[in-house]
Amino acid sequence: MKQIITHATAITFFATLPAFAGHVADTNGDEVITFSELQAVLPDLTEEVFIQADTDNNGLLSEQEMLNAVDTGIIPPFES
Ligand SMILES: [Ca+2]
Ligand SMILES: [Ca+2]
Repeated sequence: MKQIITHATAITFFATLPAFAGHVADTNGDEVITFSELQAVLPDLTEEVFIQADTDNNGLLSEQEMLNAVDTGIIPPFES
């Protein structure tokens, strides 16, 4: 299901939960994060780090993969 950024979403974001990082990076709202989407919010991101985070090797990060990556420190927590 597509998620459109709403005021409610923005308010949730201001709780600044690391868990929300995936939504921030997912600029086109398709619920997966591409390398370029993540690089837009993490300019220092390398492809190597992205590959490490992409545990099922499908070239995309799901929200769960993002959470795991932030949780394990592969990807630093970030705010918009
Ligand atoms: Ca996306
Ligand atoms: Ca993946």
